[in-house]
Amino acid sequence: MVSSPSPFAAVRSVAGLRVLLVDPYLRREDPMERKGEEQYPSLGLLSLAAYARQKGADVRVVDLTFARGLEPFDRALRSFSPEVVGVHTKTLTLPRSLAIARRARAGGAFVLAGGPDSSSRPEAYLAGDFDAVATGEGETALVELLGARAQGESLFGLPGIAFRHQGKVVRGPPRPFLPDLDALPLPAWDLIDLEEYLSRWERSTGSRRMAVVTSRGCPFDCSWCSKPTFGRSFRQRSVRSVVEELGALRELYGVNYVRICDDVFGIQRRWTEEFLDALLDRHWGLQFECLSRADLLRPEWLPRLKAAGLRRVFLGVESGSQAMLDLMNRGTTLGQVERASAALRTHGIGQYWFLMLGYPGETLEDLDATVRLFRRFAPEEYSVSVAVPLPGTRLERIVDDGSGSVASQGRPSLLYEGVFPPPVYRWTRARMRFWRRLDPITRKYVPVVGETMGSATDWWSQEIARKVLTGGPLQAPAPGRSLWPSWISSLLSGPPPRRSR
Ligand code: B12
Ligand code: SF4
Repeated sequence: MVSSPSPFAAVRSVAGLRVLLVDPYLRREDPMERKGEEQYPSLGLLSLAAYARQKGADVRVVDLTFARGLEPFDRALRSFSPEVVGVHTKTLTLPRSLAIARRARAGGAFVLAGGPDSSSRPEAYLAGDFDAVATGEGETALVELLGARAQGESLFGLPGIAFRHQGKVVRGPPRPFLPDLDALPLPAWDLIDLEEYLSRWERSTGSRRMAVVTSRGCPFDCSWCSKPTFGRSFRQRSVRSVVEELGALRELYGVNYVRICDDVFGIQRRWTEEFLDALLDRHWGLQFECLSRADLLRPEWLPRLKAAGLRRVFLGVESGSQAMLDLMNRGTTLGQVERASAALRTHGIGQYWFLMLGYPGETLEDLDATVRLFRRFAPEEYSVSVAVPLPGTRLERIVDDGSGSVASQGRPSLLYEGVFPPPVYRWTRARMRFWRRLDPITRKYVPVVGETMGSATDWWSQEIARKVLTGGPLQAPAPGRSLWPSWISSLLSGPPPRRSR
């Protein structure tokens, strides 16, 4: 029995152990991503691979992102005969993860899950063919588990490991976070077909794009956010180590555009300034994009961010109603959103808004407020989602009616029905699409026309459309007849929105 496992003992014993790490995400089966080309490999899996390899394991990675099915995994299972198979999990990919575990176990491997979804509900994985789940940060958990396996020891007491014992789920104590992210090796890019990602990006945008993380975790507490791996902790890598990674990507793979995949970029003021200085000093001509919050985007930073290569900011605007932002525990104000958005526009930095509809408690007035905010700033890009109750989140507890939410049933779609009938959300999205298309014309040539049309469509929406859509006092049109002209109908039946974070 391993009561207090020594990482050192584990490290010595993993040499030569055959480990296959799998990303079960299949792009062609993701209803949200199929339309976009926003694809990056899992940095978590690449970090695990690099760490386990550094400790002596023989590591391979199967990345199914561009595959048509499970064949690449089956081939690796036959040719490599892994002793341990580790699967990266997201809610969306639960069914495929379970199928992979079935095949891996039939092939004689020990099967381990890790990542956001299995961290928040290990039972769902242990009920299938998974032997264990690593909850939370994975590098040391994986290597210690490999060590225990190699020595034939049991998993009792291993921090961050859950497994089934005599029909019950047994969990080790929580695993402390790595104190120093700089101690991790660079991601094992060589173990996947990175060129496949880069050349797709090059074809669609002209730049070779890759993702990096400069920090782990986020100290904020938005109520829909799933943070099962890093919780509310926050650790920042040093500027030196991030710049080393960017330099290696540039030299080895010709990467010239980077997506900073931190939960939130720019949390530490001094770090951000040092990072910008380092980028400006190097004159690499590297461009980048990041996700930030309106309360952190200091307008005075923007000229330097632009000069250092910032091209686009993903902004979690979420709602145009302060009451909704407060209910979501978002911690931002509409004033901050307005200031950040206006400043980004002034400095010519692209903005991609995330908007969320259908959060419990949202009224039709709140939806209108969101459309009005959208109309004022008309971001170049945006995505609208209906609130998704991910497992383990406060939102899931709010919407759970006892039968389990859509997300926790592991269906391939993450959409939750929302408060109003779906046509209300389709109508709201259609209004945004309409304003987005009209914006270049009204902003440039005839602002007064934009204002008048804005008021007219507000009236139409409030007085007629929403009464019909919510089954209010007005009568719905007879079958086969439409209440609105055909161009509005076509907007209403447009494709589902994308959401990628
Ligand atoms: C960057 C990012 C993306 C990028 C890249 C995704 C990718 N290929 O992984 C893009 C924009 C493409 C993206 C898309 C999507 N994303 Co995303 N994304 C993130 C983000 C912001 C950072 C992920 C990251 O790199 N973290 C840093 C690494 C080091 O951490 P990690 O991946 O968690 O890995 C560590 C541990 O989890 C663990 N671990 C992970 N796997 C394994 C496996 C084993 C065997 C073991 C032992 C351990 C282990 O060890 C790792 C190292 O410590 C996270 C938020 C977050 N903080 O995690 C959301 C997040 C992972 N995404 C999420 C979602 C929902 C999606 C989409 C499904 C959105 C959609 N289409 O609807 C898609 C799925 C696409 C895909 N390829 O998987 C959710 C997942 C929630 C859930 N429960 O499933 C998250 C948590 C955001 C959120 N808070 O809601 N995403
Ligand atoms: S939504 Fe973003 S800011 Fe809010 S808690 Fe999650 S990662 Fe942090």
